[in-house]
Amino acid sequence: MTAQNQTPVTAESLQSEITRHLKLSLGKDPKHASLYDWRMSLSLALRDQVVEPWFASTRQTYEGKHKRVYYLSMEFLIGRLIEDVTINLDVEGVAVEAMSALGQDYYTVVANEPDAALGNGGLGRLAACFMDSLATLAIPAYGYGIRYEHGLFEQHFENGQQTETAEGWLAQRHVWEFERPEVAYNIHFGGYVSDEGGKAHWHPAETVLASAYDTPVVGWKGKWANTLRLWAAKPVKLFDLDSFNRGDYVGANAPERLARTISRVLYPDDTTQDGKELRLKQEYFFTSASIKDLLRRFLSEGNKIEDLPNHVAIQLNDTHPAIAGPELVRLLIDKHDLSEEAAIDTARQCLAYTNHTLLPEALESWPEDLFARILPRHHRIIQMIQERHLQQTGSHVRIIEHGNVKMGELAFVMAHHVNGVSALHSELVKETVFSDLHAAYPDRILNQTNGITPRRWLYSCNPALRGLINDTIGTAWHTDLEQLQDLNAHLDDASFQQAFRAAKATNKDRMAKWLKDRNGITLDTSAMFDIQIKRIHEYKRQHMNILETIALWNEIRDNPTANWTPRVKIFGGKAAPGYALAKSIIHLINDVAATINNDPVTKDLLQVVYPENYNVSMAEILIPASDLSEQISTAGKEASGTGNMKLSLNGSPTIGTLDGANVEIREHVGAENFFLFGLTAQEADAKRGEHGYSRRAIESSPVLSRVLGQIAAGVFSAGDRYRYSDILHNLYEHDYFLLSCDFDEYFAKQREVDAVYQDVPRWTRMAAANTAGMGWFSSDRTIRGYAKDIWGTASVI
Ligand code: B1H
Repeated sequence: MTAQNQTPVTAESLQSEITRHLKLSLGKDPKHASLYDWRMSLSLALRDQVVEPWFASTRQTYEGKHKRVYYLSMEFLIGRLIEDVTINLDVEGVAVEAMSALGQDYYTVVANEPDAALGNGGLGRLAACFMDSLATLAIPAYGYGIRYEHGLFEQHFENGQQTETAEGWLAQRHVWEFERPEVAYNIHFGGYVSDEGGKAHWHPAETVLASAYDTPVVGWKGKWANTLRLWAAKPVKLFDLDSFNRGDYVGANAPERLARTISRVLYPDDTTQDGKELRLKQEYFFTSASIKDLLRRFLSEGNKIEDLPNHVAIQLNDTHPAIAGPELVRLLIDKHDLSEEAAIDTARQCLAYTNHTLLPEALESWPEDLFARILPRHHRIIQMIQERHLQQTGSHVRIIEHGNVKMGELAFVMAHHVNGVSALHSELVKETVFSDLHAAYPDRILNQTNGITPRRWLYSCNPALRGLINDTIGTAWHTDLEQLQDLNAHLDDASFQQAFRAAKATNKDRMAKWLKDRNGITLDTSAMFDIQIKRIHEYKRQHMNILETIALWNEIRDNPTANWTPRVKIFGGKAAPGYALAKSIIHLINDVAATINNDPVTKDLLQVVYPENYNVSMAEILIPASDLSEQISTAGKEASGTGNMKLSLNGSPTIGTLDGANVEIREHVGAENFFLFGLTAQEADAKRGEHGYSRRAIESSPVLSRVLGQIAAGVFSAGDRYRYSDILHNLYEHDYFLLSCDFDEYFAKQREVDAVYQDVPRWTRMAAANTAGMGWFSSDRTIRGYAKDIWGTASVI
């Protein structure tokens, strides 16, 4: 392989490459270089190191005629890339030295890089972790997505309320990508379909160009690199000269504006679907370009179209690219003359679909008239797919029903396998949304429990713990995370325990310094850092956490001299801009923080902080510093969770429900190292059948009643009794997410956490047992599962 042929990078060679790029790529001399110039030069010098392995991997895949994986995803939440590359190439030390020789601090330069936030949350970050594992495992793969001009919005708090501004990562040069102007496809929309000589012809009304931008994704030790290919929308006609000549200067730019809208902005809705025309266009835009691109590659290798499934595995990351099925069928029939039956069979053998949520508001469906207007040919093809499905299985499940095109049903019918993302979730997929389709296709659904890349989520973000693990059990865990279980032999060893606590203290200090620099807030680093970081959603129950915080505040004030365990409650996360109740929850957290943080009675015992604009880079600072991980979703609602894995891996025990991957985390780290509470998914369902359950639960809980009474009295809203009536009304009258029913047990479990935290050896043992037990949750394990059970691919080196 490749990386071996490359001369090893030294601090001197890197330094001279950085200087060369500063001069020749940035046009600056060191005396006048800004932080931006240094970052660009460093990035370019590092990017150069990736090119050889990247070429070699591509060449080897081509020569070996290896099957390729195509991961289609609306979201890739990749974050910063400098650190990713230096870690994977094992040149961080060298980079630090080179920058220092140039009078620059490497870490300051790294922190200057904007996050590539091309995703909302877990689903997008999972795609990024999968790309890392695919490269590390040397599985030939392409990620296909959209090159959004604006990633996820920036969150600000004004008087405690979330406001949003557009994110602008591409306002600066993005040096990691290579523009591929020669790789472009016409993507069509609208128009009508005619029948000519027994063949359908689509006469589209509108066309935009999908233009490729490639970012190499290098794996561990630079042994393999794959490609993340993102599509930007451009006008087919650059400029309308006729309009310009008529003096219509605005009109002259219309083609460009129209086209660019498609890849302009990431939809900021996590687990809700909007049903907007632009979103459907985005989905078809990137999916069609990707399918055309993979077909071109396949045919350029001299293959016969019938052979497609032996060379191509397409994974649909949720239903967002589900139009891939009809698009592939369309091309096979209309352009490659396959029969309808052969086209559907061939496409199905290539396609697999991952379901990421059961929440009804997230299940995509499009009004049939809108769908038929934008994609008339696909509308017909879906009708045809539906007919064959109904005939062949005798099933009554339709893809188009009550005037809606249902993308989940479409993806299911067109996939050879459908997977859920945790053991519990996959069972629920079988029992609930897809129970009828499961009966019709009983071998189709399987499970692949999510994972996280240990390169970013331990090795890179937690150097203190990384060092301790290396010193304790060696370095085999770098490529085989399950080796972490060797730590189990050291859990009761006093010197190991002390070193483990020292690593945590280092991370807490780092976070405290970060917060001080950012917001001027001082944290008590001897207090327990209790962290809930994720999108704000009722099912994730951040409001249960803040109500518990108020309850604790009450108890401390009632009895200030008792033996309390000091806590810092830390929140991070964004609400979808249109999700009013989630925004109220944010407001409440900030209001409660303002009240509690100014209370002289409790100030040394309880603090609430909510840094704005949570993103991947913030996660990399918060996660290693966490003592307690809040995973408190209503059972049955969080498909998997991946933040739960990151926190536990970094030595932060979970307080949580039996939901999503929590169930498997608890099995792996041991029930004694997990603070379990709450209704099970089954109990939750039964509870919803009991009329008036929430009011009854509130009335029988003095602790919760008191808290809700304080909110209603305006204690946290300067006397405003109505500020939180939406939350209160919801809890009393409805409470679908069963906060009221789980609250007392949650509060009691938190007091148990307090007690255990004071038993320092016991707590340290628990925290370290979490790290030791989490090896299975490497995304390398997940990707091996997909490769074996779904894709029929393997490592090629
Ligand atoms: C998850 C989404 C999601 N599930 C729609 N579904 C979106 C749905 O923009 N949209 O329309 C965006 C995102 N995201 C998450 O996936 C689950 O909630 C997590 O539990 C899971 O860990 C993650 C990865 O599987």
